[in-house]
Amino acid sequence: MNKPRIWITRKLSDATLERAQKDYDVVINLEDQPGTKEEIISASFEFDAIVPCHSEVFSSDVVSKFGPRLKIIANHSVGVDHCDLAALNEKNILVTNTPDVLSDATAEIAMLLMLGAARHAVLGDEIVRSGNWKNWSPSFMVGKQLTGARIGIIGMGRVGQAFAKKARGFDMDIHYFNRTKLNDSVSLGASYHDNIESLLKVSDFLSLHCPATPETKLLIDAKRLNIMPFGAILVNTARGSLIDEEALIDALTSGRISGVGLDCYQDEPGGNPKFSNFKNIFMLPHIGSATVKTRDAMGFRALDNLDSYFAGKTPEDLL
Ligand code: 8YV
Repeated sequence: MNKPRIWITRKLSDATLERAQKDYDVVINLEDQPGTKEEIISASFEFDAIVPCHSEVFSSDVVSKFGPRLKIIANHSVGVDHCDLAALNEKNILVTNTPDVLSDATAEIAMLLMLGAARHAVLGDEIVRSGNWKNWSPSFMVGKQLTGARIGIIGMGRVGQAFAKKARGFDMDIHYFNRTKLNDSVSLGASYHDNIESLLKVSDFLSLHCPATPETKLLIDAKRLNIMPFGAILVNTARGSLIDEEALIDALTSGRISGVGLDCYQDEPGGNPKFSNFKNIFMLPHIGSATVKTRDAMGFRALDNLDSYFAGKTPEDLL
């Protein structure tokens, strides 16, 4: 029997590509550029499955032009906001993601961003690196301490919980908003808020861990930023669409927000050029899950989903 034909849209980890090539008839985009609309449409005629990243967009206009061959999209990502699930469902194309395996790596990046924003990492690095560190003073670059501070978490799913665990290690006072209250055995003493406004009022630090959906678009807007404690720190490792970036710039200018850590932006790749004017924004280029261990685990999880599908079983991470 012929092996199923798979398109891997980006340069995934070596271990992932090796395994995929052993088990499938694989075409890999080793140029590693995001798949264009035209490439995605033509792949639907030539391949049984696609393994994309969040960089390939399966919008309804693209999916409506799909050919009959494509059966499954096994995403190499937990987020699926790049996939129009309703349009894909209408075409009977299955969609899977890679939950669990990236929670710790993403939570680690959130901790890095939170610490970096709280302790002036950008400015400090620049002063030393540029040779402009001429003086030291006890009132120099004084930041905010995590220990004992209140951290608000929006979205207490797998990544939110992994982040809470790490924040607990820093002795932070943990508060969260989630659509449903977690069991006490899972929330481990974190205080539940049944609405976002109540959470924001106590968030000296705030970290976003919810998916990008129509409901969460611009979740953090001017009104909500203004009810946070003065001088709060905001961290986003989820999706750029959650934050109104103009409102964030206003909040930084007024001092309402005193530091920001971002791994994602409204426009990616690239980010928001206006953010570069603020030394109190610590920025990374969407690398939350970028560790060797996690990239291998994500690739393997995507392939596990394909293996199940082609063995006639229901993939574990079927959406
Ligand atoms: C990855 C992510 O950068 O999983 C997600 O939703 O945003 C990140 O882990 C990316 O999607 C990898 O393909």
